[in-house]
Amino acid sequence: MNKNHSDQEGASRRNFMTGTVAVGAGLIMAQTITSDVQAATHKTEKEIASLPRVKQEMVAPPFLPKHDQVAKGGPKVVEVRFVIEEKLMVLDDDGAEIWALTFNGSVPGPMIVVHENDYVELTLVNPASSAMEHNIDFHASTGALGGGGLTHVSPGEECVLRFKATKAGVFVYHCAPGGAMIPYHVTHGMNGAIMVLPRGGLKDKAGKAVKYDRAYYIGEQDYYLTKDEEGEYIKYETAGEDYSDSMKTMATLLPSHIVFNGAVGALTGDNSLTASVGETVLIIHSQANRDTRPHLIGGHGDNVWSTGSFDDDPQTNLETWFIAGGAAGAVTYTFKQPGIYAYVNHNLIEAVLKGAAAHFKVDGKWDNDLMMQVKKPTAI
Ligand SMILES: [Cu+2]
Repeated sequence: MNKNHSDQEGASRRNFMTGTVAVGAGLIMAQTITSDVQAATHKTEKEIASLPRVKQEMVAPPFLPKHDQVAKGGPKVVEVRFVIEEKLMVLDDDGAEIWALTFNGSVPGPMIVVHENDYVELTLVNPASSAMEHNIDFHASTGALGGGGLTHVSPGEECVLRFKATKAGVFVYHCAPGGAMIPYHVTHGMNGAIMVLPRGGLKDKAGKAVKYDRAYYIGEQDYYLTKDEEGEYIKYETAGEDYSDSMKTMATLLPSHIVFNGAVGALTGDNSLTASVGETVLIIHSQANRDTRPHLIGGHGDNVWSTGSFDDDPQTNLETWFIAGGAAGAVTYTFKQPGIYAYVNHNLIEAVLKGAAAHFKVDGKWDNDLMMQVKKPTAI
């Protein structure tokens, strides 16, 4: 009963907001309605304790954990566990490597998937073997620096943070220990994303359900490696040893690498993303530090939530879309032709020379109606 009531309230809030935000008096009323909705979904500690609890098994990107596109039942407490891992990662075959700072060992960290008004209960573990203190700031959460103020864990400590996912959309999370350590940790890979689905699932701009057959998470990462006088990347023995070199290189704002999912080639060749003609693919793209502009070469963005907010209507049929640094965006595309598609950051220098490229391998039947080679290149 309660769940249906709050779902309806959520839907009417969205309609109401869409219709009235341009009018002054309407804006005041909209704010009142919003507070009413918050009051309607507000739960006491006792009520939260009685909610169903589910454990979400984390998987490494580009994959997403098992999830329902449309929520079954009312709000839940979704338990997730992140273990921090400081590890040496090879970025390219030219000697580029980094002591990456990671959540669960991957760059980006794992995608969390919940529904609006679910509670995320994160256990954050910093093993005794770590060199550094870490924490986590969830852009999807409200208060205490996104939880950053409540999650500082030194090596050998763990903590538990619970937050309510009140906003539907895709959002970045990242480590933010304070001061210069914030960009240092973020540019060493310590970031990821959460998807908060509307309880009724995604909708297109006409309000029709958007279902996806596959979903992939692409985390774009800028790295700032330092070279020695001979032009070779400097190697370090332990995590954190590159700190002073990193500070100087980061200050130039000139990344040595801009890659998808941690390293050059992480999503190309044998690691290509796959799909079939006729399948709708949801692609979530995050960039915790720097603006980017994804583009699917030979395809489009059918529905694009460029800002990441699922409460806003998606834009349609885009060639390239913008994702602001510190944000995630989502797009659906239904593949219509087989072949290899490059999915790139369409600053093509960043894609080709810095590494920001992935491949989709799509099987199926070619459609001559959409395109055909009428004449092969032949001598004139
Ligand atoms: Cu950190």
